[in-house]
Amino acid sequence: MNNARLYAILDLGYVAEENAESVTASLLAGGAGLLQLRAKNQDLATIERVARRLLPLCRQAGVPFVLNDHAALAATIGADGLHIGQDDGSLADARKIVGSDLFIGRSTHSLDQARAALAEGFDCIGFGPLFPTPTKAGRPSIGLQDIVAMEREVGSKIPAFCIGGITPETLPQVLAAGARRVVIVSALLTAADIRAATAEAVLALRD
Ligand code: TZP
Ligand code: MG
Repeated sequence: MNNARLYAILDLGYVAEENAESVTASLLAGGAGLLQLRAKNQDLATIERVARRLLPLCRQAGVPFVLNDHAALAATIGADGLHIGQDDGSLADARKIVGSDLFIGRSTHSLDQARAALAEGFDCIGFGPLFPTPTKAGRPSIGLQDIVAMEREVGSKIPAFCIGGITPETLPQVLAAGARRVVIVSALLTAADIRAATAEAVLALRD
């Protein structure tokens, strides 16, 4: 786990498989500090194929590669990290599958869940969605009011990434509310110039 401020996600809901490498290269060139592959309605063979193509790009950039959801596949391909949601079982069960080499992150949707993820021993968390987002449609947004407490109690101990509806327009409010690290998905993946949009976000996240 590194000290990244911007965590990018290559989400196959936004990016066609044939563009996955070029988009990832742009996210990395723009300075994303962590890269996750998220592929919600894809078969395992597709996810493995894409993951095996993205992994060397991340290695070359010195950026950890994280796989969403699929613990066994994360271990098989040699990912650096695994990310799991609230409904994806315990940290202990995921550890049994991936071993001790990978870091494991957890999605959290409230201050209590963030505290619980820290207590359970997760290596990092996502915290949100702060705003309604088409990337996770139907998930109620949690707003900005708990970011300060989350950063104080959790983000001071493990990397904590605010997520959900973060765009160039909303990022200033998110930072003003106390966030230090963010995940940005659609605003980067749908940008006209992905590398430039990523670099601008990295700049805005600097101290
Ligand atoms: N978890 C909480 S919100 C979210 C996930 C995966 C989606 C964030 O995507 P976007 O496009 O940056 O709002
Ligand atoms: Mg999941």
